[in-house]
Amino acid sequence: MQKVSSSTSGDEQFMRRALELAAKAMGRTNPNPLVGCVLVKDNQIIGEGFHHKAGTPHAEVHALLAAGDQANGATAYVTLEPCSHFGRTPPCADALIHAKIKRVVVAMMDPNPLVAGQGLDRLREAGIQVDLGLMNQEAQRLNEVFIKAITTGLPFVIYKSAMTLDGKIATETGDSRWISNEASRNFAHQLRNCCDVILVGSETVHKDNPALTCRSLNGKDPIRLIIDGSLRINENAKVLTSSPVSHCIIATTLSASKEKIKRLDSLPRVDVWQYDTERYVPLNKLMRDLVRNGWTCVLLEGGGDLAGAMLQENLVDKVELFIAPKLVGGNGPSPLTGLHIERMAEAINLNDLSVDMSTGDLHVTGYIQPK
Ligand code: AOF
Ligand code: ZN
Repeated sequence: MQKVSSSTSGDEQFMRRALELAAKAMGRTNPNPLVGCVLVKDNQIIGEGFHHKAGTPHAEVHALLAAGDQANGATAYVTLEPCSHFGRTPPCADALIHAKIKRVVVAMMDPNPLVAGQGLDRLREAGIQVDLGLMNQEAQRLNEVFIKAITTGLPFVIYKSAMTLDGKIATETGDSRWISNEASRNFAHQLRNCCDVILVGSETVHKDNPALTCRSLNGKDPIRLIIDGSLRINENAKVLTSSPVSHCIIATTLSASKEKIKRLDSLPRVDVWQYDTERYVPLNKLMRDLVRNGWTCVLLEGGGDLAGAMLQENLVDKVELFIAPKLVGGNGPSPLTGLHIERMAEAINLNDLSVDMSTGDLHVTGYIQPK
């Protein structure tokens, strides 16, 4: 196995490897976290593993299996506190104790109330040295989706949009193909691949008739969620008739026609969720229903009314904006028509900005600063 030179930053190297392993399952473990584990003895990796999918063995189990008897006396580097509960799998803390691990280095505590420090306690009680907090920020960032969902019951929502440098999502005549370049659009498909749900409003379905599938290599199609308060969706819309494996959910209200609900509900892989409100779908409630179904990461793709309403209701966590170096002027639409902030002092602010220009478009990523 891999030999790593001894140095004071040895711990960090192994934890970095554990984080790297965890990230391999990006978008595949929800509603579970991304977890990586590296077992080290005499400065040499003797086993490693990561959590692949909810319901399957945890990272520690894979690593212990790879190490076999060599685990006796080894140090474990785990990106998340080993679990202490019987869920779909038995507690990893017990597995580490049983394998006679000597020291456990943990990047972050498990925010799952079923664990929340109890895994660490159990290890310490068994006489194992536990060091908590190495690369904590990286681990928290990696598991931003899990942390949001398990602590709030709401999904992690990423708002993605593309616009021109003068803030337009189409020209005056409504032409919008294409704003961002091909590399940016490929990245957007990668985002779809990592999310559970892709969310749009009925206006977007009406105007663009998108398929909302993931067209990246080995990609998975997210659940397609359409917010359509009056159920005006065209029954020939591509989201209903094209046949990816994923479901299409239409969230509607009491304003919807009963007959149309019945017809749509009877289509293969189409479900209508009717809320007992008039005209407007209760967004917070809908988001909570997604988490109840195990869908914890949502990609919000528009249109402007829905995206604005989601922002206004504090339901958006992260923004991925692609800004093309193009100017079109005039009265073309802007991306957030549904957001109405009257005073600049009350604007929604973004934190932790990063900007990438490698594709030729400006790709801005930021986190919504909580109010
Ligand atoms: C770990 N290592 O690799 C993962 C952990 O339903 P279960 O049994 O898979 O339990 C899921 C919970 O276990 C999850 O919410 C989180 O608290 C923890 N996930 N823990 O020690 C892992 N995936
Ligand atoms: Zn576990």
